[in-house]
Amino acid sequence: MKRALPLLSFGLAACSGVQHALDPASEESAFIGGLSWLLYGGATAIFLLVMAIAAYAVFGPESRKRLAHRKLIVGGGILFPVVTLTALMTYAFAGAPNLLLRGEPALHVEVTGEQYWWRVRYLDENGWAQFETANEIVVPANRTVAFHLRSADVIHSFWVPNLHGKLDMIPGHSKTMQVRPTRTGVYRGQCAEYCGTQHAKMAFTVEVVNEKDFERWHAARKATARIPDSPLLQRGRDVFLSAGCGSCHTVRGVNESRALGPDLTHVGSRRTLGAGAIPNSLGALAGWIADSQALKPGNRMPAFRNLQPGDLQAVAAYLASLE
Ligand code: HEC
Ligand SMILES: [Cu+2]
Repeated sequence: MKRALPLLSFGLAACSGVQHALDPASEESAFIGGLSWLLYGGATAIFLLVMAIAAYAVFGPESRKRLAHRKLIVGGGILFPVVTLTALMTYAFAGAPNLLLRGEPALHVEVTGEQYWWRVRYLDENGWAQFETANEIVVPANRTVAFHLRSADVIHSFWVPNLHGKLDMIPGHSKTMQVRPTRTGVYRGQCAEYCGTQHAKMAFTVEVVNEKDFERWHAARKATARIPDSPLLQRGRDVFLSAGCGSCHTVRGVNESRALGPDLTHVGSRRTLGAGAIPNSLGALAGWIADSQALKPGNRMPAFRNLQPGDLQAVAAYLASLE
């Protein structure tokens, strides 16, 4: 028994987590999870039954071994699969509307897959962007959220197992995934379609929070960037503009860019840098800027190895201050 305990707890632990299809945090994934358990349960029961019959045929008493009569073959080989598979299919089809669009979403979020990060735009009721951010999505619990999925380059796939199944992001198309989160928490998503060298380091999070926290977060994200209030931070902003960062990155209130890279208006408050590649900190920011190619080889940001140490420090401190 003592030996079985760790095994058991391992088994149970394997059924929960921040990136787990069988630990549902939304109505949609609850349906998918239920369907999966039904399939696993049914498959296990049928497997055990077939094995029992096989064992009986091999080891049973000689006189009763003759299982090969017509009834068993017609019943077990034709009728049973037809009935069970039809029932399963009916159940799955009947439940499918749970996964489709229903009702008017309370929130529209456009997510664009880029090599190798996620551009996130919160839209107003007319479909205009209210603000842009990257790699970290925050949504309110118990509200229907529509994710409008696009791609800027190649095919990516949007996948947050705790919230829903996968949906490919296809260049030139927009697809909508509707999710109604039911449990607060931080859930991990991952690109699920090979999209290039750094496909594996193309992660993101969806944080489900209560309504009040969402309103607060939304208002804070909409605001333009914090104004530097010390010589170091002012120097950092100047370096940001003079070193050319501003040609790819927007810091709202400071510059508008061609937006080849993530919006950095509130980058200081992100958990990670480089779409989940490294945890965010002052040191990590400096390391990323100086040589993002060493941390995430092949990503679309050039390394800035020749920045003066003082300039590097200043620009990293400036970005860290942008909460
Ligand atoms: C040629 C365009 C380009 C230039 C110039 C550029 N970047 Fe980037 N930057 C990117 C791209 C693309 C990414 C996303 C990389 C990824 O995650 O795959 C990125 C990511 C970042 C990130 C991580 C953001 C996040 O949320 O993950 C920071 C911080 C950053 N850049 C700062 C800078 C600074 C500071 C400079 C100037 C010294 C700069 N960048 C210059 C394209 C650029
Ligand atoms: Cu991808």
